[in-house]
Amino acid sequence: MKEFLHYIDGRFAAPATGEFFDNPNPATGAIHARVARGSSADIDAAVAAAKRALAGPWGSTSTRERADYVDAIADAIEARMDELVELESADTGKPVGLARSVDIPRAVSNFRFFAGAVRHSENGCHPMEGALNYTIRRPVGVMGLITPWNLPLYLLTWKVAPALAMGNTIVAKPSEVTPLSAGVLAEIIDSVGLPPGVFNLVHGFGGEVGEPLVSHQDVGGISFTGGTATGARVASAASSSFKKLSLELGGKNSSVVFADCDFEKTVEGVARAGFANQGQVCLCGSRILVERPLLERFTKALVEKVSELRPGNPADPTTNFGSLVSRPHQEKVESYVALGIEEGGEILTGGARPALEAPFDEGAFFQPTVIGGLAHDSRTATEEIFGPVVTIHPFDTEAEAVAIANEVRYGLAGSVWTSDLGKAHRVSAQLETGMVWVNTWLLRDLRVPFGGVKDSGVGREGGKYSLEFFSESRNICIKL
Ligand code: TXE
Repeated sequence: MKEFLHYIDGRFAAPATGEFFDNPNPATGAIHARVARGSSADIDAAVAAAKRALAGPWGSTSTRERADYVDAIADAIEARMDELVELESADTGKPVGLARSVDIPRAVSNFRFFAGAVRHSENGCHPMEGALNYTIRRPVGVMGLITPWNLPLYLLTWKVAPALAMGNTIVAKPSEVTPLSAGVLAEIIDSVGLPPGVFNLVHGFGGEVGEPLVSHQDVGGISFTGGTATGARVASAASSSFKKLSLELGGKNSSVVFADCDFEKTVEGVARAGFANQGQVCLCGSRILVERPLLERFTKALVEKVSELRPGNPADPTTNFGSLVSRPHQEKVESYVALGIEEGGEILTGGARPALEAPFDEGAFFQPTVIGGLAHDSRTATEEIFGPVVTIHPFDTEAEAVAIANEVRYGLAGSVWTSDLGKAHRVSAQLETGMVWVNTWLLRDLRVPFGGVKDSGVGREGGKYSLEFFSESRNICIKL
């Protein structure tokens, strides 16, 4: 059984406590790895190594040299694609087809994109009477990157790439639920010869290593993706030392379907938005709002489309629906379905654990579930479930649709489905979210601002937004 160690100061290291924790494959419950259980001592060693690296040759590398390293990491990930696809699927329960089409290719794209972004980034220059102002961008310093379990390598590399491109050094803390692909990323970074201490990886639990990382005096900034409740704890722990902070948190996103939409494409798009990655994406459209005249026809078609998703062996390339990330998460999702019934909802499809043959009978599987008849402001319809459960609700007017979509505490994303261009612009302009898709979902250009408002977080990632977050600007004014 493979042991996943920390990666500190250019070496793979056992945890200071000597303790490890078991890592199960969520689809079978079988333990397939042991992982270093980090502590604050490991965080201290990692931050010290990162600080030393900043003061060493890395601190004076050119943009070109850094971009070349970032490109080399992309090449090395590509070279280990098959291994990473299987590992990510085994660690998360997602189908290998999804890991191969989305997660790992996106990890490569993240590095390629930011290598290009930093090569072509420009700094400001402001000539004035008798003087010249020019702006330079310096690295923030040691950056703490804390990431969740739903898209482990995709979201970790989304932070590592720009942080390296802008010359920072890193202490990364992946989710203890899905740590394996981060371990391979450390091997890849080690193989491309990044100077020791530039990238460090400390495994472990939020309270035991996440917290010491966030509160560490020598850490200049934190980029966090995860739940809203945890994000609040991270924000308060980081506040005393005025760290730069980026928080990508939870969501409870609406798909707003108007009667004039392209029916077939909308059924397809809304089903994908609701159930991609078993509904474990912060951008998932889990609240489906349908203009009343279309409700009955749309609901019937959606239920039929969702019924095509069959929970099965994630390692089988033909599987289109995997297991959830863990048994505890399966129980959380199950509890929300029970709440939905309590609140007066009707299960239109799914609603229970599927009956699967061994060894998957012990897996964290849950049927894709559609609940109708719920009040749009019920707990089930307004709290983040983060699993394969959507609720469907009618509306009568555009204004009512916007009001229902905006009533939740989150503000991450939304989608609007209509053939009326004016309506698309009007509704998109009124949704209180960081992102809106019209007649599509999760179509991504890495240059655009990515992030949310309200309880979905603070700050934006992507393109120049990431380059700015992972650097400090300095204006220099020269008397002519
Ligand atoms: O996130 P957590 P989890 C939501 C979703 C999910 C909930 C919890 O609702 O059910 O968050 O998921 C580390 N100080 N999203 O458990 O707990 C932790 O070890 C510092 C939405 O994954 O927030 C992990 O590495 N760090 C999200 C990371 O924080 C701490 C995607 C995220 O853990 C910490 C995933 C602490 N006190 C879940 N406590 C999205 N927006 O995409 C934990 N951590």
